[in-house]
Amino acid sequence: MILSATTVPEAVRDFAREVARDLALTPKQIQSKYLYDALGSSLFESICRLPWYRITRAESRLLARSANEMVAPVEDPVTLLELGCGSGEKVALLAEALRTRRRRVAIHLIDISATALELSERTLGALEHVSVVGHRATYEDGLRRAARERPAKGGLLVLFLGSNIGNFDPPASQEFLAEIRGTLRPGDALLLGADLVKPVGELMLAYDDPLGVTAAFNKNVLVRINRELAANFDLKAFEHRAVWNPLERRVEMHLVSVRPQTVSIPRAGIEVAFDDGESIWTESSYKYEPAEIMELVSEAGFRSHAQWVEPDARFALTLFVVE
Ligand code: AVI
Repeated sequence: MILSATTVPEAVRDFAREVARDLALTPKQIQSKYLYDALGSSLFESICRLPWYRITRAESRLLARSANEMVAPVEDPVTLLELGCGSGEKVALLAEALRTRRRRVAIHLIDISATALELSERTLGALEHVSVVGHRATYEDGLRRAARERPAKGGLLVLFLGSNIGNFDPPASQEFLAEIRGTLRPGDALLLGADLVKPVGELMLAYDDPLGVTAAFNKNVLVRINRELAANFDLKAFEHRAVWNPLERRVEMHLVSVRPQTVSIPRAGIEVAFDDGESIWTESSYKYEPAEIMELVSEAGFRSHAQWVEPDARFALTLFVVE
């Protein structure tokens, strides 16, 4: 079952308003959440399979190896809640670990992408001991709805995986972690996946891959603006660029104009002029040190319980509990 938070015209109105606002900033920006329409979500799924993008496989290895320990502190009946559900394969590993407890597991999936929700529901549909509710909503709205619908008894384990936290800037991640904490009760837990700082060469291959899949993922946001907001972006006139920002410890994705040009976006009511070489900043992907993850989340009112680090790809899963 997929419950939709907003009607389509309302979503397009928000998109138009935010595109107009963010393209008027210096530097020009488009929020990374808009990368995930149906094609964007499929391209992201493909990125996760690329040999150079190792986050998904590293995280799945950690989950497959230690799922039992990760669910151990949470009391039955367990509710799992995944923020940004991807394909559902990771939450399935934790649901499998709970099968031995012979209790039903409720799973809430929260994603703004209908494609991601459908894919996850299909993956989880194969498990007999789980019931699944998909919320097509922002993280914040979905969290609040799932918290209202959870049973009075038992623990809730929130999964925020895949280093999705890395797409928030530090103040926004603090705010969001505090928001998660605000919806939880003592005994609940948070499992956080975060990508670690690693050599720049590895990061560049992950975010500017030789097959050009990440470039297509990034440029697709212009395809989406052309379709949904009747714009006339010339895709050949923008290039994908990934940049490591060492001061902020983040990989930035940009779309760089290859010539001076003006683009019109009628449904956002704007015309936008680009200089040669001017960029639109479309995403930040922060990278962390293991101890920094503990600090970041502890500041939001959680207690760290355990951390698992994948040493090759340099990726960490950290479990926090609410006291
Ligand atoms: C979804 N998110 C954690 C990905 C990341 O690594 O920041 C999105 C992505 N962007 C480019 N490649 C993958």
